[in-house]
Amino acid sequence: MSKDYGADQIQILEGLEAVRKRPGMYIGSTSSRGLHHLVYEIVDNAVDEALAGYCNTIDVSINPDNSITVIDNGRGIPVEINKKKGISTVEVVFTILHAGGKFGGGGYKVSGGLHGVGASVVNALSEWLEVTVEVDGKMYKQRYERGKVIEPLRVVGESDRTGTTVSFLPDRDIFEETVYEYDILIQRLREMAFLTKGLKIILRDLRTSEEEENAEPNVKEFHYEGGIKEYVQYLNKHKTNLYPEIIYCEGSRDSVYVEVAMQHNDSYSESCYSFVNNITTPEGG
Ligand code: 28F
Repeated sequence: MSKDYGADQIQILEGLEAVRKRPGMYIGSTSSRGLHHLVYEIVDNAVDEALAGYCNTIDVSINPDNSITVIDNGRGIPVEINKKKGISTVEVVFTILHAGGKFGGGGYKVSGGLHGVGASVVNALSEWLEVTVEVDGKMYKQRYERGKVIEPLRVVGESDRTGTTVSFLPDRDIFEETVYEYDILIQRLREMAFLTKGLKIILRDLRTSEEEENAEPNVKEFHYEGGIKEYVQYLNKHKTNLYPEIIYCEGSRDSVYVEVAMQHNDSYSESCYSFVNNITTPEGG
């Protein structure tokens, strides 16, 4: 279907083309690390909805074709037409490269409520991506291929829940490796749950190898009301602690909120993990 591209559409195509030309600039690398980073970008947007107080459960599935589905029970990305752009807010989130900070490798990512910042990057690097928004009793859906809009957001049915679902298949033209590793996702999603106390994150691996035809799918649930206190408990599980309690303090100054949890054990090596807005700061920055 030929359509005359306005300046905005050209800007959109150039933006996502830039991501496909230099993916490493946006997700750090196109190796296994970059492949798994796609999941974290989408889950981060659902976590932002949880941090905003509107979502308490996030479902992540590795599908049999190695596509990923992430479901949250938040408010749903707004479906209204964005006056300035003339397209739905959903389409803005998935097709316009947001200025909200660099991604991955050595850059920084501004999170904490900046919904959808990484969504357009994931879209550009996926053979296909489908977003479903359930809100006001309706189910809306839009599909993209390698970042290009296939059709406008449209109502596809009714729904009695609210939330956002994103499914995507990483582009094998971009990623050397397109097979997801369950254990890598377990590690990071468990950490995200520790860092977002009260949020339930469920991870399912729906790929079954031939021999285990009707085996139960692998599923893991992460839900920690105790947040980073429970994280320290988990990290010290197989250690000998020097005292029973976990030292915990929290506080804020000049609207900067800080939480600390620690417990000494009898090993010689120290494990100190620091995060800012849920993002690991390896140098403790
Ligand atoms: C499976 C991945 O991406 N969840 C999201 C929301 C909710 C809102 C939102 C997202 C663009 C710039 C506003 C709804 N109602 N899950 C997700 N849930 N984005 S992404 O807004 C993004 C708009 O700012 C939302 C009211 N405010 C925000």
